[in-house]
Amino acid sequence: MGSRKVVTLNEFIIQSQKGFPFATGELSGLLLDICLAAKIVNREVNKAGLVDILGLTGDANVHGEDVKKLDVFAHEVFIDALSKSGACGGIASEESEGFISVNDAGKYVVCIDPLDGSSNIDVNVSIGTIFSILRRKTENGPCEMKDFLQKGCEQVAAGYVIYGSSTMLVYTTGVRVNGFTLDPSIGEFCLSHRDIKMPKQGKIYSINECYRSKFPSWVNDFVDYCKEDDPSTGRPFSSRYIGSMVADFHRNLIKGGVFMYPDMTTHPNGKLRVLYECNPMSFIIEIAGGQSLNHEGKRILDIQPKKLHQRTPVFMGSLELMDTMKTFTSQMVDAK
Ligand code: AHM
Ligand code: MG
Repeated sequence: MGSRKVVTLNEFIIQSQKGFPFATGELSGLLLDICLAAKIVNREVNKAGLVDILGLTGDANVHGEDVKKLDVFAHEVFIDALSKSGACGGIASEESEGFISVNDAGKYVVCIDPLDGSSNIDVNVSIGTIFSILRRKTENGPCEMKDFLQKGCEQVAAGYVIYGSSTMLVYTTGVRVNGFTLDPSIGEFCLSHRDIKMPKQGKIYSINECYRSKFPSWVNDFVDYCKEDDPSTGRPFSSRYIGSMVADFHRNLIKGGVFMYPDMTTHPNGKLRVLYECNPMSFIIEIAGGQSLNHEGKRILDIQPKKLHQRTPVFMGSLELMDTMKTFTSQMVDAK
């Protein structure tokens, strides 16, 4: 067998930086800090099932240490790593009401959902971390709100970590999407999915159908279309919904499909957050060749956020499947 060179995430980031002669290395450093924090969170996620043996969350464990809820733990790990990163000026986390200013000289700000998929944390189902990196608008001094309230199309990098049967980190700096799988034996993320392209057609639809009575009727019509028998178009499609956005998104990115979290009569803005969930995933899916729109057919990446925790309905998926979906609503046609 010929020897195969394993490319670690660290090597890949440093190598990619060489393609930009004026790069200062700050963004690379920031990505590496996120990668380190992800490994620490991964270690704890893997031990989550032992909580009952070692102590319930909120209790002291056998060592007399407080056992933190995993999402709080993940938040603290990322804040700690990003605070120490000279490149990061401030952080907006889904776990914290306001933003946190950490380094007056930092060039970038990070929006992060430290542990997404809260309903799956305690039941050994895949969960994830989602991050978005923006160049800050203000120069020096503490960060201001305008540093964070930027359109998704301004992102300089975005990615996610999926803590699943394997742990993977997928990220883009706007040119290609690459995926790295954690090899636990050496503790390194290794390049496993180079230049990910989303299939143009997809045969998977992901939506929480229990909200059917609250969805707009066109959404239900499209879901019914996905279920119809029509061998010429490969229907019925498969319904897959884990309830962890990272896991649902990752599967659809690789296999092709559409993920929907629509507006509902009870929640006109849906559930998912623009800055922490929708923007980074939309950046990735567009670079991989897919589409991501809101309920009015506007690109998610063109939404001007007005507040940190703003939500938006979201529809993201394979190029041609999204085109088919758009034919079910006049709202999405020709929207700009
Ligand atoms: P969270 O931030 O509380 O974890 O909520 C986000 C999650 C997403 O990962 C997932 O797509 C969605 O909530 C599932 O919500 P629902 O249970 O309403 O379908
Ligand atoms: Mg979340």
